[in-house]
Amino acid sequence: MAWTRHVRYVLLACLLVLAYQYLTSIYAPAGSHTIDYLPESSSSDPSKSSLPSQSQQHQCEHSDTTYELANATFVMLVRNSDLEGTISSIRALEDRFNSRFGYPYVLLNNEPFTEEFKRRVSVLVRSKIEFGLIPKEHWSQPDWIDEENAAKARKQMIATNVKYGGSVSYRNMCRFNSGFFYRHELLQKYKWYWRVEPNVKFYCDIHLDPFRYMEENNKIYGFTITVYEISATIRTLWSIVTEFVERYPEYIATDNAMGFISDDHGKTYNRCHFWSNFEIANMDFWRGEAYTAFFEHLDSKGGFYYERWGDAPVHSIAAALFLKRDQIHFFDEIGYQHDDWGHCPIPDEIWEKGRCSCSQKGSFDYDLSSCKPRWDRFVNS
Ligand SMILES: Nc1nc2c(ncn2[C@@H]2O[C@H](COP(=O)(O)OP(=O)(O)OP(=O)(O)O)[C@@H](O)[C@H]2O)c(=O)[nH]1
Ligand SMILES: *[C@@H]1O[C@H](CO)[C@@H](O)[C@H](O)[C@H]1NC(C)=O
Ligand SMILES: [Mg+2]
Repeated sequence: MAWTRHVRYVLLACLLVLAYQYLTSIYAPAGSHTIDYLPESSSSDPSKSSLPSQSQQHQCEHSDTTYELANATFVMLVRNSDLEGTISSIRALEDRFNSRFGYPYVLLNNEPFTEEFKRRVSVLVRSKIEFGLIPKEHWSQPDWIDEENAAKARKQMIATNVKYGGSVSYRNMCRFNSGFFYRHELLQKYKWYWRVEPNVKFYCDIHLDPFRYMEENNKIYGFTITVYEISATIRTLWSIVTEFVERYPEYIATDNAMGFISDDHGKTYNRCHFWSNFEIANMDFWRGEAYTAFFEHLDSKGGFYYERWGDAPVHSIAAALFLKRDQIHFFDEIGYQHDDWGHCPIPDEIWEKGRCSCSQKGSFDYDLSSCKPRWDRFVNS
């Protein structure tokens, strides 16, 4: 009958569209037309209820294929005084990516958020936003730290102009991001996170869902910028890592990324790390046995306070040692700016597809302070 044939053609057309989207999402051929994974949301309806939180209707409205969001959230650690910068980051993220997806947000603070802060931020998005308070134990210098030694170290770093060298709160922040954020009660229900800081920029349309990409391609840790750490902040870190590796060889992955962070098979650290103000990663990795033992080992040495270990080298060294090299992913298509350094996709087809507003020439990738050349060499080795 003509009617059933018609239905069949509609279904076939739907399938072809889906297959095309799938293939373009994998191969992203240069110069191809971009079909977004999800339809643009109708801007005429700002009501939150129009966006289901778990699954969303796919483009083929008459098929029952729905878009499954990953088990994922944005995470922002911010102060009440970061309000304007927080709004600016969320607005950029929504415009370039999330208004089409609707992933939730978790905002964390070591002090209670003000009502004004919550009001100004909540109005921005249709997806769920939760505001959490960090427990004191996760945000303070432990009493077994010898304050006299810690103070001496801070003074020394002030004298030698080490960035944040005199700050205890910066150290609390680094320790929190290293070993505690993924234990916060509001994050327990999620597996994937995307770390976002105030005042960052997103330069390109992000067509592909990075969380789903990570999940479907067996990735654990994703980055956009990689740089050298300041030596003065990690004086003893590598010798303590070496001690850990000797004690727990079972945690070291075969085919790991040691070759990226060390130029002499682990004897010394070349100070390369993924810049952790941007991270898309699997929290179950931090929650797992290897990283838990690793963090405990580092924390017990007191280097977050006696030195000024950053969460970036701590995360990066763990990812490089406990993951297989191909579980670490470079997100070239995510144009991103934090403070003075930004990543802009250099390949023309990626830059055009993303309608990026950044200059490729200004990309930090091949700056002298960037570890990206080393990453390229490592990946191609
Ligand atoms: N709630 C709260 N958040 C903080 C505090 N200190 C830093 N943060 C947050 O921690 C993150 C990093 O702090 P920043 O001050 O941006 O440090 P930065 O200059 O990016 O650090 P580098 O990348 O090492 O140069 C940001 O998301 C800040 O909002 C604090 O005392 N309280
Ligand atoms: C999401 O991930 C967390 C952490 O792995 C897990 O506890 C939770 O059950 C997951 N939720 C769903 C709906 O799969
Ligand atoms: Mg910052």
